[in-house]
Amino acid sequence: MNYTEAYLKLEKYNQTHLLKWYDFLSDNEKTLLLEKIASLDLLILSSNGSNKDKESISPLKTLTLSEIKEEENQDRDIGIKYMKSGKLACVLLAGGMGSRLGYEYPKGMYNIGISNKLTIFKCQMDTLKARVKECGKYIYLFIMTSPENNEITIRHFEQNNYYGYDKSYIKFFIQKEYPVTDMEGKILLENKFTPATAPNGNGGWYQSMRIAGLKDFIIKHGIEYLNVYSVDNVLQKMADPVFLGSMINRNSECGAKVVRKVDPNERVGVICMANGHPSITEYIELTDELRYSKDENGEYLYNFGVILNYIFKVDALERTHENAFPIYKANKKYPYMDEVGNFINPTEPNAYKYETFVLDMIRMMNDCVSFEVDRKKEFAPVKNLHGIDSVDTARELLIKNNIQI
Ligand code: UD2
Repeated sequence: MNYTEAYLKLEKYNQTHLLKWYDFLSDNEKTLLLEKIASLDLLILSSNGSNKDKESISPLKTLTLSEIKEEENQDRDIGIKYMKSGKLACVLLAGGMGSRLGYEYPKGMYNIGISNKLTIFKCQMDTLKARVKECGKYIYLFIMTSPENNEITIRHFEQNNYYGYDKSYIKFFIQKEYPVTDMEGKILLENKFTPATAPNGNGGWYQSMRIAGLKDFIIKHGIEYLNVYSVDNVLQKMADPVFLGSMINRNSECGAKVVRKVDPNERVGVICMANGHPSITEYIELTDELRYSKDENGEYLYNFGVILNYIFKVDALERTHENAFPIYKANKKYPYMDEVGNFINPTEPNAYKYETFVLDMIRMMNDCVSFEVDRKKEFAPVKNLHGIDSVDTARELLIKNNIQI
C-alpha cells in the first residue's frame, strides 16, 4: 500500500491523523506504518453494537446428565468411530495472557501446581492424550495465539517436548487484531508509526484459521467437526466422544457443554433461544428479569451456563462471516502518544478495545445440543488468583479429581 492508498482508506473513516508524522519518519518506519494501515480493519468502527436487547429470549432444552446417561453407550460408539477416522479436531483458544493472575506470560504457562510443576497447558494436554489413547488415533490440535504471545507459546511447547504429544498434530495460528480507539472513535497511536491494535476477542478464531490457510488443511484431512475450548479451565474435557456422538446422533450443527449455575449471578453465558435460534446471552447482558425468572416447578429458566467448550460442524462454520458478529466495545486503559508527540500512561480508562465473542457463533447455527456436564469434574476456571473462579478453587477441584498438584 502506498501513501495515497493509505490516505484514501483512512479518509473514509476519519482516521487520517494516523499519517500526521509520516514526513518525519525513516524509510523503514514509513513502510511499517503503511503495512499496518493496510492490515487495519476499519469496518468494525462503523458497527452499531449488538442489538441483542431487541431479541425475544426463551429457554432452550438442555440434555441433562441423566438423559445423557441413558444414551451414553450409543453416543460414545459413534463419537469414537468419528474420532478414529480423524473427523474431529480441537481448537484451543490461547490468545490471552495471565495478567489477572499477576502473571505476564500466556495463561496456559501458569503453574497451578504446589509440589509438582503443573502448568494449565499440561492439565489440558494430559486430558487430550487420554482421549488419543481411548480412540487409538492422534487428534489434530490447532492452538490460537495472539501476536503478543505467539512466539513464547511456541517456544514453551518446544521446550516441554509438546507435553508428549506428536508435534506433527499441533498447529499454531495467530488471532487477528482490531484497532484500539479513544472514546471518540479515533485510532490511537502507540508511537509515530504504530497505530494501536489489540486481539479481537475469542470470536475471531475461525476467521483467523482461514487467514492462516488452515481451512485447506481441514478439508484435506477430512476434518468435519471442530471442538473449540478455552485455555483457562484446568478440568476442560475436550474431544469427548459422548458429546460428539450426541451431536452426530441428533444430526446437529453444534453443541455446547453447559453446567448448572451455582447461582443466578454466576459469570457464565446462559444458553437460550433468541428469535427462534439457539443462542447464548453473556452474563453482562442478561437482564434481571431473565436472570431470576422461574418455571412452574420453581427452577430457574436460564439455569445452564456455557463453559466455553463447543463443537461445530465445519460446513456450518462456513456461514459465520465476520460481519455477522456483534462487536463489543470494552473500556480500557491504553498507553498512547498524544497529538503533540508526548507519551501518556493513563490512570483512567481512555480507550475502546473491540471484540467479537465465540458464543455469538451459536446464533448462526440452525440448532445446538445443550449438553450438561458435571461441574465438579469439568469446570475449574482460573480467572483470578483468589476467591471465585480462582487458582485456589481450581486447585481444590484438581485435588478432588485425584490430580497430583
Ligand atoms: C468466557 C465466556 C463465558 C463463560 C466463561 C467460562 C465468552 C465471551 N465468555 O468468559 O460465557 O463461558 O468463559 O469460563 O466466550 N481469548 C483469546 N483471545 C482473545 C480473548 C480471549 O484467545 O482475544 C481466550 C482466552 O485465552 C480464554 C477464552 O478465550 O481461553 C475466554 O476468554 P475471556 O476471558 O474473554 O472470557 P470469560 O472468561 O470472561
